[in-house]
Amino acid sequence: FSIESRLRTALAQGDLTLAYQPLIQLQTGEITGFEALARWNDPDLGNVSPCEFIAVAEESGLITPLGRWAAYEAAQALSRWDAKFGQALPVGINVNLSPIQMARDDVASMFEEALRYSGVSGKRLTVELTESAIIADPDKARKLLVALKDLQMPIAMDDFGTGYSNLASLHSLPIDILKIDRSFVSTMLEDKDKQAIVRTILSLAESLNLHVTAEGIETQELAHALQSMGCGHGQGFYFARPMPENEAFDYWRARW
Ligand code: G
Ligand code: G
Ligand code: MN
Ligand code: NA
Repeated sequence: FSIESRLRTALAQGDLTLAYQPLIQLQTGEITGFEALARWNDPDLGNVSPCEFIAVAEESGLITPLGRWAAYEAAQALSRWDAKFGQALPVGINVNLSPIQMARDDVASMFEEALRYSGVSGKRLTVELTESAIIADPDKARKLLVALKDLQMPIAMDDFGTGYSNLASLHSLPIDILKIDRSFVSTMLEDKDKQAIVRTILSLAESLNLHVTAEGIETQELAHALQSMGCGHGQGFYFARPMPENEAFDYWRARW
């Protein structure tokens, strides 16, 4: 069987899961949310890398049901956490949106339905999209982002710095958060050029009133350096790896 047909079966049978990686406010150490990352453990193939199966999903059209599943699953996780805690948790979840799905589907309706189904506020579901999604079709991107803002959903630019950002579009589109790509962050202490790029992104974000999350923080030294440079939020193995839904809830509850 091809990976594609296995993925189709896995989706239909509910064999995909979301893992949740904490997003940390660097100044206080507070957990402000989690990024949801798709995981697939196949009985024969073992753990298939998301880079691989997301690419297969994009090529095969399975990205439509996969993206819908991820949106519903993340919204439902929030609702399950709220039920366990007895009230709404002061955290949100970030979901990744494929540029291929964005070009094809009515993604705003998909999120609206997921939010309605789960009864959670759009304020708690952040969409992460990459610069390539905007370059491909700027008019369509604008309409989608405006529709997501109508749902009160925050919007994050993922992998920021690696694409071809039009700085004017950063200013004119309703973007709330820049996620600095880990290729700049992880070696920033040894590589002055990368550190200069990180500083530039931080200063750009400050001027445009955007929040910033630094990705790929693997050491305490890096967390401290970013905090002292004025970076608001961070994510990375130093804080925690992506973890299953119940573990993520326990992780949050032990620290809030
Ligand atoms: O979890 P990991 O860092 O290995 O993820 C690898 C890549 O797969 C990342 O670029 C991430 O954005 C992408 N990815 C993970 N989960 C999802 C998902 O649910 N939807 C989409 N579109 N991409 C995802
Ligand atoms: O492209 P995106 O930003 O969605 O990718 C998220 C990916 O980054 C996930 O696969 C996640 O496992 C990975 N990741 C998260 N934190 C770290 C880190 O500190 N170091 C490394 N190498 N990868 C990380
Ligand atoms: Mn992401
Ligand atoms: Na990234």
